[in-house]
Amino acid sequence: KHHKSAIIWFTGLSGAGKSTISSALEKELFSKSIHTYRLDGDNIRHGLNKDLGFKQEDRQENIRRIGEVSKLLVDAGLLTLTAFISPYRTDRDLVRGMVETDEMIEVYVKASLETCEARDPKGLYEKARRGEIKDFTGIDAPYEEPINPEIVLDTNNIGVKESVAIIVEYLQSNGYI
Ligand code: GGZ
Repeated sequence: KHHKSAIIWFTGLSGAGKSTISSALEKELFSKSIHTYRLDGDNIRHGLNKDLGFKQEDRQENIRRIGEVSKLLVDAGLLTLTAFISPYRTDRDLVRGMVETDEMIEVYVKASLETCEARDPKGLYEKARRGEIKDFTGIDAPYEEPINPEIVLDTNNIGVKESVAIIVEYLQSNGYI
């Protein structure tokens, strides 16, 4: 089915819901016969970017490479979903600059640190609090909120289904799908 290609760039704290929502969105788009590709820690940080850690310059290089790969996928005609914390505004803006204006849809998956820390599905916040993980986003490394994201999902108050519906509605009303 014909659609306009773009990067749907999820950003937010660990545990905010980026992976869950992007997976659910991918499923929903697949059911509409829309061709997507999703980049996340499993296929990027364990492969292409396995030489990178979590210092600021490593995160910067992580996001830069993800941006370049996303650009290729957009050129290939895919709706590309990326799920990375991407905590630095300048790094996200660098990606924005790699593609056409309407080819970057920034989705801020917004949950309070308290919420993310309470969820703590992998126990990483607890480890970070104990000092066993250094440079953990939200604890001893910064998260810079997007200033003008195309979409904000307040996942303290809305669930996965509603989040997906908001993105699908955005894609439809802006002529992507
Ligand atoms: C943040 C970390 C860290 C540190 C390991 N800080 O919840 P998760 O586990 O599954 O997702 C997090 C993931 C973040 O990688 P990204 O590539 O998205 O980060 S960035 O965009 O900032 O480059 C978390 C895990 O890796 N993790 N150490 N110190 N998250």
